[in-house]
Amino acid sequence: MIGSLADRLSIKPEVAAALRAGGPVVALESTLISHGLPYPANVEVARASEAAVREAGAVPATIAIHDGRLLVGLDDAELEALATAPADSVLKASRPSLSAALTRDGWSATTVSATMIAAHAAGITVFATGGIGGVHMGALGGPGALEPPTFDISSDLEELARTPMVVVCAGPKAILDVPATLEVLETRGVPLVAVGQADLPGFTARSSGVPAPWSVPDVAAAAGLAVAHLALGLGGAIVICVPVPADVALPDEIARRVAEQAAREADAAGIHGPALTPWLLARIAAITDGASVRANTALIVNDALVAGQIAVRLARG
Ligand code: PSU
Ligand code: MN
Repeated sequence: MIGSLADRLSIKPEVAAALRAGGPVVALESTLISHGLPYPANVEVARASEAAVREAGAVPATIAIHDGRLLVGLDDAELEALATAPADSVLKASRPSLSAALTRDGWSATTVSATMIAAHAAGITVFATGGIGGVHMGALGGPGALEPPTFDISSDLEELARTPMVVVCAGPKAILDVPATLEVLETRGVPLVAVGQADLPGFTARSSGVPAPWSVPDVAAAAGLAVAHLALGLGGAIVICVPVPADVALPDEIARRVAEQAAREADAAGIHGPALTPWLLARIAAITDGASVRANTALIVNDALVAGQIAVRLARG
């Protein structure tokens, strides 16, 4: 029997109990585990993110798909199974591939869009990821860009526009055309807020080199804005961008140069579609000799901590 989204949810008892009690819960995505980071960094970051959410006083719910069920909350054996499954056996599930993911056996990992869909269906309002997807370099053509334009724009952006949620990240991924990504979010009515600085955080770099549309001094102010955004009932998400911890950040210029190099190489190698982002992240890890992986893992855990702090403030009302 094909059921609705609600029929497909398997919510872990600890998560269900927290939601029933109106307690703080943070959704965590799983594509960064299966496709974003190498083993064992991927499972270590998954565990450390859950621990960071708990440290803040909230309950973590890592979301993934297994044998036709949308799992909201994974136990440690499930995290390990997802992290060690051969990468090509795990489907990267976004909104457009969600029905396919739910009608096949085995593991699918959820991207930002699919995680938001599942979290929203479960009643979770706060979500942490590493870097949101967006407009890929060369997606829209223009001077110096790839010809012809690829139109590769992440379904993350559409989801952010339609699903009410607080999304904590370290900015759009550095592999993207960040100014174009900001323009799409602006058009689609999604507020992007930098915490503690005027510049938009640049994923593995402290700054993307672009001013943030809005900024707040600290996490408490970010939580206040998030409460207001959700209360207005505008319908879409608010994106809270927290810079990567300074001790592991890639220098801004290097992050940008390496991203451009990797994007050119991907184009030359004919890499397109959902495979592109994982390919770019792996290529940048190689070019930077692992420095990007250290930054990526630290920023993911930091985002989880901040999301936990925001969830606690939201739950207090
Ligand atoms: N953040 C990371 N690593 C990742 C991602 C986010 O630090 O791998 C994932 C998210 O799941 C996001 C996806 O939704 O990358 C974007 O993929 P695409 O560009 O194909 O939409
Ligand atoms: Mn894409």
